[in-house]
Amino acid sequence: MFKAILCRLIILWSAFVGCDARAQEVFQRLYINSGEYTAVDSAQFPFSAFNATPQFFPENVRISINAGETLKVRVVNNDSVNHAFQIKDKTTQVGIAPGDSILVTAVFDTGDEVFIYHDPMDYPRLTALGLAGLIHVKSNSNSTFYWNVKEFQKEWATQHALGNPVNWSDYYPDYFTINGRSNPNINNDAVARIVGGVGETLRVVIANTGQSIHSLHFHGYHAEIIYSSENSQHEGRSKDTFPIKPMESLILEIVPDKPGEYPVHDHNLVAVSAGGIYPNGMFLTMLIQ
Ligand SMILES: [Cu+2]
Repeated sequence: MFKAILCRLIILWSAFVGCDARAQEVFQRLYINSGEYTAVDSAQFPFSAFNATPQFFPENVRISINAGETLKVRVVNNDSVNHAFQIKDKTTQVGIAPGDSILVTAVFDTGDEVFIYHDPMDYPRLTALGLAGLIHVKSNSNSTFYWNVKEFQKEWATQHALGNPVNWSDYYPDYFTINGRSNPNINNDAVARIVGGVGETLRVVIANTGQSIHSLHFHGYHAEIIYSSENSQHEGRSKDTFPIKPMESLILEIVPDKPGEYPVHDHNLVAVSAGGIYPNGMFLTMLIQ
């Protein structure tokens, strides 16, 4: 009896102060680190990334939160030059001096959305150098795979790192990656490689953090556009090829109707190469059992 009254009082109090026990804060620390990227053909060039630790790793942190949660990001500039941070379409640009840090807070009310966070300073120079990752706002517990797609022009990476301008109308990228990896290594990335069963609902969260359009072609299955950051009128369309513009994000849903192993690749064939070698670019396979 006493317990029942206590529970009723707590419920009344919660309603009165408007508190919601489900609202949670998610904390993420990001270090801006600079280093060298080693491509699939052993070519090396400068790369900068947002990592979870002060140690450089050529892949940006993937942030996943639930709709209704508040994200608090502490961004530490672990580099020797000025940087900035912004969640595109969500927060304003904030500068960060070397050795300094900032705290950014953002509330994500709507599920099934994807945001790109990046260094917008001197755009697109530092984003092109590698400083761009994704934030996925979840609404369900479906199996979800993540692709941060990005291409590079090897010779330009050095210019980006030095702060030198380039002429973007002469952009001819020669390395093409998903989560910082290319074929064949990309098939070993459990975060990227779509593996599932017939009839299972699979989600693919994609952000294009490069400066080229990529056109992702799924063999064997159609996918439905659940979310498009730039073209919401495309949501609900079911097809097999998905163009994605620079700094655009998508969520696709696939419900495989048959078992098999089928390729997924960038339909712009130069993007299935690395340093001119085919098929070492944006090319992986889907495995359905
Ligand atoms: Cu194809």
